[in-house]
Amino acid sequence: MTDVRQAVKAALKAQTVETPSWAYGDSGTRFKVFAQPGVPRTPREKLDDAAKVQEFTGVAPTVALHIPWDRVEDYAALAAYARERGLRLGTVNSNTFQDDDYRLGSVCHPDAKVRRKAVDHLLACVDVMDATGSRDLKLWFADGTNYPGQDDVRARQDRLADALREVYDRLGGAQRMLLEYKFFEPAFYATDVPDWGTAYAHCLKLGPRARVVVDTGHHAPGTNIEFIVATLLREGRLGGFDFNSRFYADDDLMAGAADPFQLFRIMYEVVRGGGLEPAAGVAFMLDQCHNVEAKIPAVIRSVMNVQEATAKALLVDRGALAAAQRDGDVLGANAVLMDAYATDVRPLLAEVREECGLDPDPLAAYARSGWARRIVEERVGGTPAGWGA
Ligand code: PSV
Ligand code: MN
Ligand code: MN
Repeated sequence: MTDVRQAVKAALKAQTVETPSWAYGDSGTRFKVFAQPGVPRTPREKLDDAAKVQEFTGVAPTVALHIPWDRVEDYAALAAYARERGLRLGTVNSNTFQDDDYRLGSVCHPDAKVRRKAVDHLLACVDVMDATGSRDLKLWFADGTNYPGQDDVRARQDRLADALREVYDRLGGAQRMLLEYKFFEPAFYATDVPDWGTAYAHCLKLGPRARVVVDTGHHAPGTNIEFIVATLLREGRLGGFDFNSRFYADDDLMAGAADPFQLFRIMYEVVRGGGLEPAAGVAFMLDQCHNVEAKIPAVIRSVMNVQEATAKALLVDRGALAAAQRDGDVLGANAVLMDAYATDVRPLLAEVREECGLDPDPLAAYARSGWARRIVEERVGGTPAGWGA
């Protein structure tokens, strides 16, 4: 076996992908939430499902929480429950968008009382992190305005900065703040954190433990996301990814489904910028909802898609690419990248899995496991967990 192949395999074995608790529960569009039989009714049942993804992929050991969707009395006990299933609780996601008080925003709201309520929620999320041992607090704000003149755009940035400062100062030693941007929705005229530049500017002011998170679905069509990734990595401010696919909007479809080539280009910039190294601190997360497809296999498929894009990115012949670029060989350089992208990496990943004691085909292994049938039989009664549950 060549050294290159061995190094690629080692990198693939080391990469992990965090799965979101909300991917396991019921979800839908604003038109309809479709109920699926056997979905979890509690945060613990979500962890049971996540444990299956980890069992068959071996690279999904952490689960992101969403507060209050995953509200429990005792978060330390939830963390212990996760550990018993070979999991850890990961990123804590805040929610300041499902309350009547937030009609005009949360941390950017014109009324100080509403801002206080929102910041208190964010501080409570840090308390959760203390109990779970989570490293990252991920903040996405639905804040913005629908009409010109509705509110003062600059004042809203000042309020945002004040809120972020208070929360940042509350973080403990190793804890980090990941600030997510989104260019539209639910606000349509002006979103308060619409792009990576705004998020980056706030993070720079806050300090080194504030970083930008790139949700692949949160960009205008045609945006060169890999350029953003390269820039943030270069500046040491890429906190992580919310991977998903979009065709039109914030579709939250399976990562690598709509545009696997884009995912490859993103992962190439990650590899190029050293973002796979643990020291880079890049969190690879999914942020998806499986509305019409079976949820657990969809998460497994997404994890595999991230792995395939990563494998292809690792296979880029960087020496040949650098030589072609140095020589101004435009077609040659492009061909080096395309050769890697065109490689069928599935046999390589199957080998990696076998070397880790896993079934080479995680989806087939999951199907054989009988888990899908079992949860339909056992999860009877109670309220299925879903958005807002
Ligand atoms: C809303 O756009 C959103 O999809 C963001 O991407 C968050 O990360 C996610 O919800 C969970 O709050
Ligand atoms: Mn997201
Ligand atoms: Mn989103």
